[in-house]
Amino acid sequence: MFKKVVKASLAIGLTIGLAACGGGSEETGNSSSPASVGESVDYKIVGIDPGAGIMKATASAIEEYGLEDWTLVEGSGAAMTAALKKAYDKEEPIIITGWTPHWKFSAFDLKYLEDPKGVYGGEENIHSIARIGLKDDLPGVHKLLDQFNWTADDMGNVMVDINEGTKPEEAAAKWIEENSDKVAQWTEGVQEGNGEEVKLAYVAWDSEIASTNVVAKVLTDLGYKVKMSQVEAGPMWTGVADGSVDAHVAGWLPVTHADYVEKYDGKFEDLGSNLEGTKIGLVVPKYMDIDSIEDLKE
Ligand code: PBE
Repeated sequence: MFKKVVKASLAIGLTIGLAACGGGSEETGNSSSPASVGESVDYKIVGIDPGAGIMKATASAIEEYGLEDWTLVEGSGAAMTAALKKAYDKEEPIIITGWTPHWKFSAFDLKYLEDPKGVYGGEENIHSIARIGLKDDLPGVHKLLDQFNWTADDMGNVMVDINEGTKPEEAAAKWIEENSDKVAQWTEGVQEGNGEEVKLAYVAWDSEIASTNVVAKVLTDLGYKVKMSQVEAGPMWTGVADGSVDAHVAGWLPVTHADYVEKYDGKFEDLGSNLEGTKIGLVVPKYMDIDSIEDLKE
């Protein structure tokens, strides 16, 4: 009898300890009685940087799907993919905030969880966003950004290369060399530069590391002096709105960056989409036995 009580309180202590320390996914994976999805991942969704639109969308998903026991963990794109790799290698459960295009879909077998409530919106496009006045000040840069347009596969190729260890600027240069026809369309009729400085802001999302490096390299080859600044999502939009930055090519619209667009309405020029057919949502390895965000409730 006494023994039983001790056992029970030990078990409770262990559960509480695991929930509190947060690093318990390794211990929970091999339980013989099938744990719920929530238990198996400590009720954690591995997020990225707090300024990302997908973080706000995930906070809404937690609310809309009644997942108040769950925590969205802040981090970065790099920390998220590191956690994914670690879990994947051991075939452990993990739930991440994910998006397409991204190299993780070619490196791992992953699936989006269905989103029957449509919290994450549908397909989107990535837009090039310029500061007001760029057209007058640097018409060549404005025109290049306006004509910059590629596909998810193009971006994917650069991303995969970078993930495999190629430096971003080298991966960009290589892609440009191999896709001179496409680049020729972007640069058609574009006035060359003479060392004028161009400031491009971007966030360290793998998709934007790829696109921004490619655009920067094309502009450099045209004779401009490009300064890339890596910032958070908020400052990226603020920089273009207050004119301290010339442009970014990372506007996920209409939904993911809707808040920023609303906040800076009239203070930037939307040059239209540079890539079509993006997606955001909750992503899990295919070996996980769930299909929908609704399955997280159980
Ligand atoms: N992302 C990648 C960004 C936009 C680009 C989906 C992580 C976001 O959520 O804001």
